[in-house]
Amino acid sequence: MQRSTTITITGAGGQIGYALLFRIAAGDMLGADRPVRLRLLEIPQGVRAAEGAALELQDCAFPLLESVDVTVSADEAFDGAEIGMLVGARPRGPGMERADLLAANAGIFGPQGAAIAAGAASGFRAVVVGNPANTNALIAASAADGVPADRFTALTRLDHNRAVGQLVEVLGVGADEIADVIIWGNHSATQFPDVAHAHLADGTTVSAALADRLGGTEAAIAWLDDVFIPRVAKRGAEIIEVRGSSSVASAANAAIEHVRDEQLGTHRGWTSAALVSRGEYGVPEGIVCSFPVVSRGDGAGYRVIEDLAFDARGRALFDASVAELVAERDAVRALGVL
Ligand code: NAX
Repeated sequence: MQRSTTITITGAGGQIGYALLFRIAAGDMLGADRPVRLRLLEIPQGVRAAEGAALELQDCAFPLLESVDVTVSADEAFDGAEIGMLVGARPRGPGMERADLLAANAGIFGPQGAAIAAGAASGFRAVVVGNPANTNALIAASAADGVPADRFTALTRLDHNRAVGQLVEVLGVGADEIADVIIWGNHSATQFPDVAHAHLADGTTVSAALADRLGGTEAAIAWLDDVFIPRVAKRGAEIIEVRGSSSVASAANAAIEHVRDEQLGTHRGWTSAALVSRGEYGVPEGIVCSFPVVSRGDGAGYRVIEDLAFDARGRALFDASVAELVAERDAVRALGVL
């Protein structure tokens, strides 16, 4: 057995929290030989739900679960934390403008960033799930004085997995046969799901496989533009329409895979995650943007794959999503938060 890891989950009494906790405690995230201590952070309205989940965790008698603590104090929750999964956020209410939404979330992610700076372990890393995830990560990173900004990432792995899922359906191959899909930009409807570098296990490019399946290059391009990109980018809304509730188990699964690959390493090719830009691909520094990333699993976290080529159409789509991220950052700045 390895030493135990302290994981703080915010919004743990919510839907995604409930889908996350049991899988983490069962060893799905960090492996079957790494015990975990869970810290569940909630607001007073959500604390009973988190306490109930803690009782159920006890009833599972997971061998890897060393402890579960429920708290409404961010300082307590992040004290000594090594991994943060920042799920709890303020949803957009009826008639709420973007500035109100960003202000409400700044009131959550700012203090959490400060609590991380005050007490988290030196190797701490966080993934932000709560929306608007990219900008919430930016707010937390800026508030975490003294913590390197690259410790904060935002989740676009769900978008990445959604893109792979669409290709699986059309190409009739297994998910593990598809590599090097990319989600560029914001976790929002402006994101750019890109298959230009994607390929199958036998080396065939996804573009060639699509042309083969769909009856030529033009048909493949039309499918990418008219079906694939909008469907992946708006999948969240489709799930709400069909299911009557937002994505939960798939979001929890993606968050687990994001942390697992960051901590233990990516294997075949790259994945997608939103990282604080250091100017890669001309993205303004400091913006939290989704890129193709790899991790060696050595504690250094994700690293952006650089120097991939775009065609003009792809570059325009990516630029539009980056422009949205810049506008979100500027709106937060205007509130005096950054
Ligand atoms: P729920 O409303 O079920 O749960 C959110 C929980 O967060 C609630 O229990 C609430 O009490 C708690 N909370 C609110 N403010 C808090 C604070 N300051 N500290 C601690 N806890 C707090 O939402 P759920 O379905 O679990 O979704 C959570 C977030 O994930 C939402 O913001 C949602 O938009 C976002 N998503 C992000 C995705 C992504 O890929 N990045 C996909 C799925 C999901 O839409």
